[in-house]
Amino acid sequence: MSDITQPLSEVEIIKENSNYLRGTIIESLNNEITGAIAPADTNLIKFHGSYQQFDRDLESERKHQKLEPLYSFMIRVRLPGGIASSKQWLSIDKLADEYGSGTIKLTTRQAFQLHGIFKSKLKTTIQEINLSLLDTIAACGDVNRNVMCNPNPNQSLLQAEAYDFARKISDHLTPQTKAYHEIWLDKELIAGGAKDVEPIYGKTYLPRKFKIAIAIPPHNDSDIFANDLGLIAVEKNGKLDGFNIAIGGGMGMTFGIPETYPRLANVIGYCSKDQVVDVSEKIVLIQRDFGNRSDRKNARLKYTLDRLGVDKFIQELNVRLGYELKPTKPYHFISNGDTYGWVKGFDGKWHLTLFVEGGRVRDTEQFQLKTVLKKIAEIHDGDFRLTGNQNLIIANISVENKKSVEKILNEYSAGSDKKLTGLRLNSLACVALNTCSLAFAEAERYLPSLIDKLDEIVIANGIEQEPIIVRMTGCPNGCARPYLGEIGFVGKAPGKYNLYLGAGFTGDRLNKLYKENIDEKEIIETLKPILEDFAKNRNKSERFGDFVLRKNYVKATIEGKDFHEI
Ligand code: SRM
Ligand code: SF4
Repeated sequence: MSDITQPLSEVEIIKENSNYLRGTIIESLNNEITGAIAPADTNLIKFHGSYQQFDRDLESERKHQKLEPLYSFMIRVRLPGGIASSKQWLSIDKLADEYGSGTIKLTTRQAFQLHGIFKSKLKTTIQEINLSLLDTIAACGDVNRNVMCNPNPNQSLLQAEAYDFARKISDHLTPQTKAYHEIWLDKELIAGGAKDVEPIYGKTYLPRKFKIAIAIPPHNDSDIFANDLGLIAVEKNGKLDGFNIAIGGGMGMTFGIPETYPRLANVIGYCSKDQVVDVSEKIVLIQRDFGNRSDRKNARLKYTLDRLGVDKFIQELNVRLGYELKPTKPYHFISNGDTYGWVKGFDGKWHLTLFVEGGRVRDTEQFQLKTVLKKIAEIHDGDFRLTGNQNLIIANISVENKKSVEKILNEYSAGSDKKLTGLRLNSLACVALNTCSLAFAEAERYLPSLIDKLDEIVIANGIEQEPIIVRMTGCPNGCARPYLGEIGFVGKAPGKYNLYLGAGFTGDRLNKLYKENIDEKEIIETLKPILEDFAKNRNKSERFGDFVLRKNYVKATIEGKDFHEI
């Protein structure tokens, strides 16, 4: 059990006293004196899918004018497996314009985020999201989050079946409190003094966030090893048979605290598809009961697992299941990125994967992506699929509709990824500034211009087609999974980054610190000779991440606990 000799963290007390996540959110929303909500409610509102933020670009100007920060809210829409209908796309598009910042963020976990929603519009926005048959429950908070799944209907016949399981697991692990419906949807569901029950979570929920992803080999595009629970689909005779189970992945760490580290999940065995919801629940329950509730920096499943040991964890799991996991079945991954462009599906329908830089859907002078997607949604008879790499698949386009979609794309000169380098097409950047309060440095707003400069190097060396995984975050929390970048940048201070090298191309090996706290000039000076060396001296088909290990630029990271060893 979690260490009861240590005092509970403040967030544990807030959860305990919140009456199943109600707190004083209603009073906070009704308080017109401030654009913020009460401090305790800022913790609780996460479980409802929203974060209080403020415009960091305006911070000093507002302070100077003796004004409170310009508070607004981010809303994360839960979208298991990343699939939304055209109607739902249109509704998110409209909400972004009416109440948000006019942009849609496609996240690294296949969800939508809307930014910049003022408190007065928060409830209306959440209501409208629910009207479009989406919701925001448990998109954030100490619960199971959006369950990821390979979204590509063309990559495997198993996709539809695997997606069904993403939904089933997501439904099974959704909090049962009626607080969400009362606060946001004005529903009085607790009649006659009946009490809430949380059969899985209990009233203090989990010690920390919990993340689940499904991958369908050979594609690891949901980066399952970065999840608390990764499920690797296994097929038999063309049908889904079951899942290999991987536990204890996570990216977050804190600078200066070596006891925090990114860690990749361990594959511990196999279960049939009929068992997978049960297995997922029992793993969540072990984390609920054994996770650290005093130190939130040490509370994710990865630390619980390293504290208990993998064998003890499996023992506990088998006891709770009442049966044993079977031995792991063979699996093989070839990539963790997306494949772009048009492809005809198994059933004759068409799918188009578009690169969305930084996952930000917006109109710029050169490129009206938001308008294009809106126009496509107006006629599209298939669906939209968010990938775990912040990209978008316009999926299941009927043969009759393909020409109309192409016409819209051509009209706005979108859809052609030909000029983009392998570096850019494999880049991910977290939100960072100006909305993320934890950012030390830019990421989404900066990476495109850094890649412009790195592009000059790869083009000059004839490796512009080479897919190299580049990931940047504004702080070490790891939201764009930077420790799985063959080149990873992690913000340390404005304009300064730690540079990590050497992750595996399939998301199966963490990278290692190469240079600390460097600015753009030093980044270019550092990477130029390494990329040149790679262009000249790589072995046939050798990946950049493997090359830097072979040439001893960095040592391989074998497991999370070694991450900080240089
Ligand atoms: Fe994240 C916190 C954005 C995926 C690890 N993450 C945040 C917050 C909410 C900042 C905060 O707590 O105030 C960021 C909001 C920024 C903003 O303005 O929108 C934020 N995280 C994101 C997104 C939007 C990044 C993106 O550009 O796509 C991703 C939303 C995913 C989703 O739809 O649910 C996002 N975050 C991730 C991932 C990647 C993943 O899950 O595959 C990770 C690393 C994996 C992991 O969890 O270990 C990640 N986010 C964190 C952490 C560190 C957790 C830890 O264990 O240490 C934090 C900070 C925290 O929890 O204390 C964090
Ligand atoms: Fe914010 Fe850090 Fe996550 Fe980037 S990695 S979104 S800066 S918490």
